[in-house]
Amino acid sequence: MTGRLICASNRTGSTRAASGGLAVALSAALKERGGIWFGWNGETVEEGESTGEPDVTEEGNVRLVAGPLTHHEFENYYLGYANSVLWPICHHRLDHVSFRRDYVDDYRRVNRRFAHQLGPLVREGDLVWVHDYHLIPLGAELRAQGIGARMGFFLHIPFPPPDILMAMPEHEWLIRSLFSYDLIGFQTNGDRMNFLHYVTEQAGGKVGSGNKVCAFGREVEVRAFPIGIDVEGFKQMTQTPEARRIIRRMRQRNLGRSQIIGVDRLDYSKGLPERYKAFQQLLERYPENQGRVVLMQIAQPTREAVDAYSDLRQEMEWLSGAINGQFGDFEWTPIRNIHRSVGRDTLAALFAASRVGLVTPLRDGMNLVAKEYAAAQDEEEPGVLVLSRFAGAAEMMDAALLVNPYNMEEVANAMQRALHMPAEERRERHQGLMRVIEETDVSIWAEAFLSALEHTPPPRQE
Ligand code: GDG
Repeated sequence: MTGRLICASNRTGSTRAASGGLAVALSAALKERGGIWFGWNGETVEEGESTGEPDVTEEGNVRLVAGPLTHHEFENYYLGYANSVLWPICHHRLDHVSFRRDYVDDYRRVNRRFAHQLGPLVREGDLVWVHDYHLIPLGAELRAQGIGARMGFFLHIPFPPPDILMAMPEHEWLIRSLFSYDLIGFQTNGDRMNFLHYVTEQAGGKVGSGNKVCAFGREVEVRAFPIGIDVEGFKQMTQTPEARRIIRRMRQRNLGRSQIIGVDRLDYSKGLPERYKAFQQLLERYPENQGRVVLMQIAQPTREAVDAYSDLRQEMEWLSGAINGQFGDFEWTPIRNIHRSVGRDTLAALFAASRVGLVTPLRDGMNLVAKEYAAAQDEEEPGVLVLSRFAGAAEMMDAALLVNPYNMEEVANAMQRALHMPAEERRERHQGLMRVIEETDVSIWAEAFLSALEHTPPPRQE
């Protein structure tokens, strides 16, 4: 094992109270190697106020280095370029893109500022691991400061086909900046292929042996590393006395009805209105489910300052109201629409108590909820996962009922099949899903990425 691990992600966490797959994985890798976790602390300061030097907190052998954004940076870098350009482009949603010169300028400026804060902390022999679309140019900015450490980048969201990417005025600059890294990781082979198509067809690049790709005068290794969850940790969450109590209470409250569960950030990529319409079709096409099935949808609001997100919330409320009005009665409310965050242990219990896990994004990098739902199931009496073909998770989790989320009739049929599936088939499918999620456990994912990064050739100075 070589030097320390330096992680950079848009938001930092704590190694002491890590919750959520990624934070847990990064904490474990950081504690094992010692290192730095760098990023935004989630706070904003007034214009004119200096963002100053980031705060430094020591947690054992890990140093957390995190500072605020100004309001302007929050608007243009975070809500603007990251979430109103890159997010919709990568999720194939050109209808939600808002190109503005000042967005990209500020995205670049914030990445440069981050590089100036992080660069002096990097030592020779360290491994630098940059996460996600907010920080694509961070590697190039660090190289510009003469940082010679090995650097890897992992994209958590999908990489779009060239035709969509090329709608961005600055696509070439963005992809060129990825070539400052030594290793680029994508969620799926499909994402990796989209990247290779762009590089070979649009940038005159060449694909060599051993996952190496040459373009823009540099060579980089490009591989798929499907992210996973902390399988054992999640399973254990369903076994605590509190979780068992929640599961019991929920079963009593549902009075023998089958529960279908959806858990998503309230985001247009997650296919939520389409999901409600598919549920409506389930009740129309298979009326025996009326009074017998409940859809519980937890949709935690995010990025509400972006119009597309607030519009979505209204649409969801309208749709659930209409469906509940159409079918509900004194004793039965078909859809429970919960627009707030719930605790992780409650979530695990909700998954365990639900007969069907409904994960139907229109496009998703991986989708960890699919893996969490499978991990929470009782192996003797498991529920059934209905999974969108357009989630990265579908590339390996083919033991789920795979559906086209745009085809509501197909999703309704899959729900019906899931609700009536014999126990033997449920167990067989569940075993298939468990094999995949164990093979891609988040600790395996982090180790695979870091080991590949350690084995890349030493970077040459630019
Ligand atoms: C991005 C990519 C990729 C959700 N609601 C609550 C809550 N959650 C947790 C889930 C899950 C996580 O948040 C969501 O992860 P996903 O993978 O489903 O989706 P994104 O947030 O879009 O994540 C995605 C991921 O990065 C990792 O690479 O898989 O494709 O888009 O863990 O359980 N957690 C709590 N309360 C909630 O209300 N506690």
